[in-house]
Amino acid sequence: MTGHDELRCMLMRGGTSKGAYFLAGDLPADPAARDDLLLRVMGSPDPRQIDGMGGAHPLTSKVAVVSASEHPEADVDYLFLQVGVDAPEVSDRQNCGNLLAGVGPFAVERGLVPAGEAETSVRIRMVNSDDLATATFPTPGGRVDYTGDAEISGVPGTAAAVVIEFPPGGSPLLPTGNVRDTIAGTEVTCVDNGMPTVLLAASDLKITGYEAPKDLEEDLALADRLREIRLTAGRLMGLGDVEHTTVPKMTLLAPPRDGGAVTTRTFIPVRCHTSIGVLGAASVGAGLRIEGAVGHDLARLPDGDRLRIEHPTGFLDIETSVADGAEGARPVARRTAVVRTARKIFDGTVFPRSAGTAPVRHAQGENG
Ligand code: NQM
Repeated sequence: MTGHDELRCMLMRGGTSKGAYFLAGDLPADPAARDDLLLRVMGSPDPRQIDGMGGAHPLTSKVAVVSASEHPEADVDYLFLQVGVDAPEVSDRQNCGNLLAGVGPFAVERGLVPAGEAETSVRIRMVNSDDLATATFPTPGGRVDYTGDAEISGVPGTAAAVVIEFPPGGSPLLPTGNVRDTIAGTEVTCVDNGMPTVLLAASDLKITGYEAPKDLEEDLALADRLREIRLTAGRLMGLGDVEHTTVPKMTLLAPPRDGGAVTTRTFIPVRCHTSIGVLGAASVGAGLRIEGAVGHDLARLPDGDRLRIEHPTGFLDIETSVADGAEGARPVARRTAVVRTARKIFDGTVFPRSAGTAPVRHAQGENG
């Protein structure tokens, strides 16, 4: 498409997030031009995103860019871009396991992957983290069927299950090399099972861990403390200066209240998540299983791989297993799997705000 003054776009709910899905070939190849265009598509920067498709929250200001993959074990490449709401920023420094749920169906809808007669498995390379995932979902008669009886917390009603399997990733599970670190007088565990995450005990921060996200967001002393810990944790985790990035996430842990393994409140990193990210939950799940980690003792860990992570609007069930590393080395993640749902909301043409109407700040990693 020339000029990019209008472009093909599918709006999808992926898990508990919502985002604009594009074929890579429909966007400018140059990352700076692409990011400028996406800010104009989403209506950023503006706290209400009134002039674009964004939903005025980080969880609804997301973009998936999908293309055929050259990776021998993947069908498609998925690049996730977090579009700032009130800041003119587009970041590829984090991955998103929620929009991931829509990538397989979108790939079939756009003809990148042929549909099976009953169900289809799409092998996805997540470009941001260079990890792989396989998503399996129903395609009766060769068409994606979004209807079904799977229910996930944070989404009203039911939809078809998208089962996502993650093979063990390449990054170390404990990026600082330690099971625990002490940062600004607070005990933390820095863990990465798909999403760099800092685990903290809510009680160490003088909160219960059961507060509503809005109340936590209004606690300015808590925000300052989390910011200080996060900046140091980011450096210790090898992420460099994380002032303008959305990773690491900060997850506050408390004992479970509703029959799950643990209760969570997650900062992503300034707004408090209304539920929890998929890969964030995978990191929490793996972290809790490590003896000596923050949260291990306050969690109720059942037998088997499945853990119920409680969050502000319900729970997320995640299957994780962790093994001891060879010869006393640090533990490694063995397997992670999750059930999500996704839905096509509209497919059509989006008309971005005209160019040159706002500045762009690029907060990009090596993929940008
Ligand atoms: O952790 C929010 C979300 C996410 C990311 C965030 C995600 C994940 O809920 O896999 O999905 O942590 O910024 O979509």
